[in-house]
Amino acid sequence: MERYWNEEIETMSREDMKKLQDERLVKQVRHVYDNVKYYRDLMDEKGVKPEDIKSTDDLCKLPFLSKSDLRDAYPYGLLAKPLSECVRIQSTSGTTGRRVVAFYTQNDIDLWEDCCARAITAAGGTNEDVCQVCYGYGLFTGGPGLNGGSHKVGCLTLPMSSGNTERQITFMRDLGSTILCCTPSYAAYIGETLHDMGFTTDDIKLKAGIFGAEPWTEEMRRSIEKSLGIKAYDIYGLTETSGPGVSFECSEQTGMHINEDHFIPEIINPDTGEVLPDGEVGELVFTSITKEAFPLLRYRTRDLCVLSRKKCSCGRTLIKMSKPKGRSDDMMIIRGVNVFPSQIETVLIEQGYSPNYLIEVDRVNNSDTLDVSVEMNPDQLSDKVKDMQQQERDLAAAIRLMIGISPKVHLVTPKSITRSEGKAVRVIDKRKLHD
Ligand code: DLL
Repeated sequence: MERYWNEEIETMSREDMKKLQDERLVKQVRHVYDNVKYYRDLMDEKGVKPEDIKSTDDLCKLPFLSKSDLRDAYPYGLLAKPLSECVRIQSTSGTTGRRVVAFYTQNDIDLWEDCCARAITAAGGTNEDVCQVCYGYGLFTGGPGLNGGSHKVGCLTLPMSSGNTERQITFMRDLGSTILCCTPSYAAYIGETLHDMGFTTDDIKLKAGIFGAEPWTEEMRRSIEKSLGIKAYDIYGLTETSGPGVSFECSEQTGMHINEDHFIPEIINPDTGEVLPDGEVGELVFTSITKEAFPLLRYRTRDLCVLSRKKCSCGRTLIKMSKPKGRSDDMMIIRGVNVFPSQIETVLIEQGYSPNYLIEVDRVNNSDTLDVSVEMNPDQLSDKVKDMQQQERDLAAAIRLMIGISPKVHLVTPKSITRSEGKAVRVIDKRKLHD
């Protein structure tokens, strides 16, 4: 039997949901206009006043916000509540210049954790469960979000954070964990380690996994389900809108239900900004209608996906989004970490290498790999193999320092990387994403 965390909301009629969204949107636009000068200026520039927004039908009149606005307004420019009412920040994994800092009031945290509780309940979680949370804790939203949701549901919560995989398995076995929360790539690694340690799925009690924060394929889902003996559920979210739990999968596993009482989704053409009908692929845009401290209106996620209002067998009436099919900007997500090609370029140039490079990302045995081929300048050539290997290691260490993960660096001879006559192709992402 399907369980809901908030049955009234999750199975609400479409008319009632629209009414709720209309009311909340009107209030939220007034709140933002009155308290966020940055957005007020954008609205004034567009000639839109709060009284022009009477319902969700008027959403398209509002200006968009994008990551560059967040950077311009960093750190406090989009804050809509006095600091005295804010109790927490969370931040993205991006490094200097790209970091997004989001603010929360206590109420924002409650609502966010509630969204995560819905996801855990949809995955079959109850207060009888032991929930092992191996998303990173700290600034990243994964650990704190699922931790809070797990508490709300009443699960016994294991705040493991990521890493130390053998210890993860020891706790999982000793305490009888039944739900696992982590990135899909880490889940795959945990599965592999379990078997390497000589155990099988008979040695653990896991029944479900709640995996997200990075794209993953249906093939990967099946392989994780098999290696851990579980049902694997997708979960989506982003720091800017709170964190995980913006949407979550139910037993049907055909897309993620969006918590529409908090986030109004739109799909737009990323080039023109035009709103697209349900069923078309485009960039996902969210308007948060309940957030107090950091309420972003029409925020462009850059995630490309499709919305569907097809009836779901789980009984939820919340709209569903497909797994994101990719991003419309250049951000790569490698092993769950957000990486921009420009960060790698910065290191190369700082270290005296040419700006001719190629980044190749792949997924081997369910784990992301990152190869960076870099052209040397003629004066960096050496005929000693040992010297070259040392240079490659040094450069890999410098890149790791910048982005937090280790690449394999290949120094190649001058002029060996193809020059481009149009837009340069700097990244080859070989990870195949299927529907
Ligand atoms: O990754 C929040 C999160 C934590 C989601 C734990 C799910 C579980 P950010 O670090 O700000 O926040 O990265 C947000 O990650 O715009 C997507 O591109 C990508 N992403 C998140 N969830 C999924 C998913 C967290 N289920 C960015 N599938 C988003 C594909 C995802 N991509």
